[in-house]
Amino acid sequence: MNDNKKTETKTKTTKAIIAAAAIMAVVASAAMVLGIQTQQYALAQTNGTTAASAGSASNPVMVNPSQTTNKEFWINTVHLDGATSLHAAVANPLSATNTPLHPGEIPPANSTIPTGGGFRIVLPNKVGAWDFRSFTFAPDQLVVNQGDKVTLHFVGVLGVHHLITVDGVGTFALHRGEIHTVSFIATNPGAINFWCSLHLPNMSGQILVLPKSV
Ligand SMILES: [Cu+2]
Repeated sequence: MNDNKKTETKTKTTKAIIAAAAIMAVVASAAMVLGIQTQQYALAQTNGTTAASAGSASNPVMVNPSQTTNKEFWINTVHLDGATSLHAAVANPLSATNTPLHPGEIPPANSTIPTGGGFRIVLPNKVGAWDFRSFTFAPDQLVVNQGDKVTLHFVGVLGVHHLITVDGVGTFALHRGEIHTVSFIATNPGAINFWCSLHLPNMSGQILVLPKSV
């Protein structure tokens, strides 16, 4: 191959690489758009913007921040418990399938959990069982549009009682088996925090208010 041919081949190869890079860039930006649309579709999964108007991943429904609706959420009080025993499980000799798989587990010796009541470690009791508990709200992250009428139903599922504040709205006690409802207009864009003052810092959540488009 002479030098001219080499240069031509090199140029062709370079052009092919540039073309491939351009195609990849287009595919990448299309994927980004699709990703954003999917995210917006996810954001639209609140009451009032779904049902009949719901789209699919390939044909998502877009959020229209200028369109205000009623948004209603059910927020459960939850605690997650990691319970285990110091002692390894014991096989039941009467069962061929009951082979103990769970070994004994030592609780963390120097665990430093935040104060505030949201976490609790119960050291091993007389049968060697111990428990680590973490309080939370489910769900704890909500998205609404500016101007929406927001209704929050707090449902007392786990925990004897809670003392819940929705910033700018009010504070109330919630016992197990009760449902307490608050409603307000999300007038300003930004974040509205809510928390339980008996189970901090982890029993807290946030309502993100998206700004109206101009
Ligand atoms: Cu609480």
